[in-house]
Amino acid sequence: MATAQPGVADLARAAAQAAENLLAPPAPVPLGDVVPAPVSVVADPAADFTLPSDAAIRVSAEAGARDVAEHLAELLRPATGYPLPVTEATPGGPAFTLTLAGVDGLPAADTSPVGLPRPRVPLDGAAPLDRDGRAGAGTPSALGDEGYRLEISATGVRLTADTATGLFHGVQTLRQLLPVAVESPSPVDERWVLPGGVIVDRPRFPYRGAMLDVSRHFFGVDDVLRVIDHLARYKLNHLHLHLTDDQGWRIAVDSWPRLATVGGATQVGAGPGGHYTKADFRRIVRHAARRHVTVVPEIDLPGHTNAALVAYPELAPGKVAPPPYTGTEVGFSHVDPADDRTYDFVADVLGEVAALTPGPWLHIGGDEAFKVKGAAYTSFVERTQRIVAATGRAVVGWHQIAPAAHLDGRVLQWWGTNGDDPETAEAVRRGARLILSPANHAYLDMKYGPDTPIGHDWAGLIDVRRAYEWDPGTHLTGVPADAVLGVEAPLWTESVTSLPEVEFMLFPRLPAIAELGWSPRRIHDWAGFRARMAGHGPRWSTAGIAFHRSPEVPWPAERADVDRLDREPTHPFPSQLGPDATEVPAPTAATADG
Ligand code: TNX
Repeated sequence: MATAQPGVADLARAAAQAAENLLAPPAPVPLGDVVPAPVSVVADPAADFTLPSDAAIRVSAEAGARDVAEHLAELLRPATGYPLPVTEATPGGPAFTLTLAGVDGLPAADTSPVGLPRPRVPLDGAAPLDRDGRAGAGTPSALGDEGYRLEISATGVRLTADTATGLFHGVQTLRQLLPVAVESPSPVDERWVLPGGVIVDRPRFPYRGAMLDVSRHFFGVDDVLRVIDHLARYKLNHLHLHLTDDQGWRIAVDSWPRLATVGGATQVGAGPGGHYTKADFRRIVRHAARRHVTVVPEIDLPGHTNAALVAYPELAPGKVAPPPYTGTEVGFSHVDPADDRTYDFVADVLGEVAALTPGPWLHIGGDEAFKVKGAAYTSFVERTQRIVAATGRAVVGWHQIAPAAHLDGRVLQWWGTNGDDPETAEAVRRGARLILSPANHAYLDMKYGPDTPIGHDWAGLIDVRRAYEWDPGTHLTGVPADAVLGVEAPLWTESVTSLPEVEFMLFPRLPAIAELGWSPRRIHDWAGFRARMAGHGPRWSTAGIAFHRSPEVPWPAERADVDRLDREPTHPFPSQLGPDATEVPAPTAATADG
């Protein structure tokens, strides 16, 4: 009996099927591999979702939600090459909901599960969470101002929150759960698999920040925007800009125009410096706001003011202009605290800066004013605090301002190294709150190790573990956890001259500080952190972000071609990094082409 012979088309189909079976789908990123570590992760490996090319983003109609959906689309379109249209869900559905699914996936205004049972996923039990991420009894939604709930099932992704900010943070988690190639600036042939399950998450502290010193070396607007993007990835929500110091005044002030034009004309090493026009600064603020990052501008007073004195000698105690300063000493300059004209200057500058800044904070510095002592210093700070209050902003100052009188909303930024300071504890007892930036853990201008080619070591060497191993909630003697507003990682730039050098000092320590600010203390775990961090190296490489290949992190082996690129001196490495330039990876081929 003759057997039926398969046709050519059947053979081709069978061959294609066999080939597909051989190409096992890539294992998705494990659901818990997120930095900062989420509060609650319940994986469901049977519910992995593969993003189809016809996927759409549907979002509820509240203010800000659509913008988050557009942001997600902008993150995913370059690498996937998918159109990812954004549409608004029909009114009446749940508030602050964003879904990502194929056209046949989630129905419009769906209030039902995404193929998953929809338990109130335990934030370890019930809601809401306390400061330590522990749950207690309470309201049905424990998500708060910044939390989110991310559900991934075989049919799609659903992200819910109580605010647009919560949705935004959820998008950052989603991004980390996609394959590394999502960081590529150009389309990649990839299966865009997401791990199934549910994450429920919210921060431990409301203030999580980084500081960039744009005075010692000036960084242009585009560099700052990129740093803001880096913050947003790790759910940091404040960018403190150190706008003025001895070496340069970096913000235009209409009523005192020479501050920027004369005071901004140089920097450490006598380079040309620069300053932000008001339009530049507004651009920074807008870019930050879209990423749910608040800008905290700092005008450092009464010390660290040589650049202002060069521009306006009337502010100097002897009324004589000093020469511009391009070295790296501190503590030698100050405005004249005994002259009323100084306070006109302070009020004009802080008034204009406040008008440019929608956020609630104005930072007045106050550090290392070694020549303004005792009562002269305290009354200068108190008068300046009142000027800040008149702008409707809350004052932030380095912890040296502690002895000054309390004022509603006052925040001190701790940068000491000993964890024990009675004056700071006393200011907290009088009502001040604290941002923790202990120099021996959180100062990103410290060297990682003795061979780090740039940076300082006056507060010690800060490797990744040292950046990670401390607790903001208990760090300062006599300061209870509920007085701690949060954490900030300052990057001073005496020795940091370019964006790759900035990134080299930020990564991987910035994510360590971010995790201290976001994740509950009970899940703090160095071994887990370094393992989760490892997967970010390839992401940074793919995105063209420089980082320190710390031996403390078990980075996955690089592909041979990428490795070769890293070693070839074809990339314009910052000269200060010298022969150790492999420390700062070159962009991958994809980035170089893009
Ligand atoms: C101390 S920290 C400073 C800065 C320096 C920094 C260098 C602080 C408030 N003042 O002026 O840039 O050390 O690490």
